[in-house]
Amino acid sequence: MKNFYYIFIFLLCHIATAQVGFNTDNPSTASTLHIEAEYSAGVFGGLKLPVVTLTQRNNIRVDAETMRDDGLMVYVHDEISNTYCWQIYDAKIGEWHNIQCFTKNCGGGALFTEDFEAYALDTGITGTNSASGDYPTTNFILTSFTAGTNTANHPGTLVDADDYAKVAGISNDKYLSFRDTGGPLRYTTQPAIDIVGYANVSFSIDISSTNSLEYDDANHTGDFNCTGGNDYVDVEYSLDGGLTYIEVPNYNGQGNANHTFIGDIPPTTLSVSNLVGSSLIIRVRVQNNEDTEYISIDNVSVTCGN
Ligand SMILES: [Ca+2]
Ligand SMILES: [Ca+2]
Ligand SMILES: [Ca+2]
Ligand SMILES: [Ca+2]
Repeated sequence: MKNFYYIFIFLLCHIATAQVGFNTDNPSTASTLHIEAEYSAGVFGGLKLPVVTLTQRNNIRVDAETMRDDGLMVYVHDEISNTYCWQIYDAKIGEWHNIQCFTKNCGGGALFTEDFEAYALDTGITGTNSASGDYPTTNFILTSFTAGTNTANHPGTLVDADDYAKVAGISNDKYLSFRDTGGPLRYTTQPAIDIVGYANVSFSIDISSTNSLEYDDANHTGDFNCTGGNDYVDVEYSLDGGLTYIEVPNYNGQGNANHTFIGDIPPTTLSVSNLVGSSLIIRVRVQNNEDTEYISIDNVSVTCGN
């Protein structure tokens, strides 16, 4: 142990006064530290910089009084802010500068599309027996809720035999239709859509209703307890793998403080942009209360801009 200590001190002194070469016995005379990539015969490696989040980078204790830390470098991998940059510290002004930032290629712009054309008509939940219809699908989940509670029934049951949440329409013009759900019924995209590293991520959904729907805010005591025949749509999305959801408020003035849309919904394309996070899950919660009331969604789309 003592011998090892002396050797260590000797090396430390030696290194303190000489060039250092890794994988080379002949460091460049121009360099203090010279690293060759070949570390074993025919086997090569690179230089790995410290990888930090923005919060961790901001916690690096750079010396603000001197130029000691000028030129310090890190690689920032930050999924919260969508930042993927090789950075260098400028001690003169006390700031980090980007040397190079990276974004993923969007590959034509679409990260996810759902136009419901690929399903057989009636795919979904029909009537009081959740086993009826053609369900489940691999690309979405339907969930009904027991009236007045947020207790989920997957894939869900409905109140009457003629109620549904299913793929309807005609060939080449299909959509997901909700009829007389009698309580909240939710469409959820699956699996979570990877949006890490893409710039300008947005999603959009076509939403509309037919016949006469109504809404009275006096009958709302919660999203899962909105009674009196109230008809509404809530659009929500998660950017953290489903841990938390953000509800789109009062879209274009067509909703209110509690719902994205209320009552009649003329054909509307809802869109939300500037999405940053680890992944995206979209949910649409629908409620209507008469056999004559239909709400439909179509063309669920997630795009990016680079
Ligand atoms: Ca369609
Ligand atoms: Ca109604
Ligand atoms: Ca709501
Ligand atoms: Ca009915």
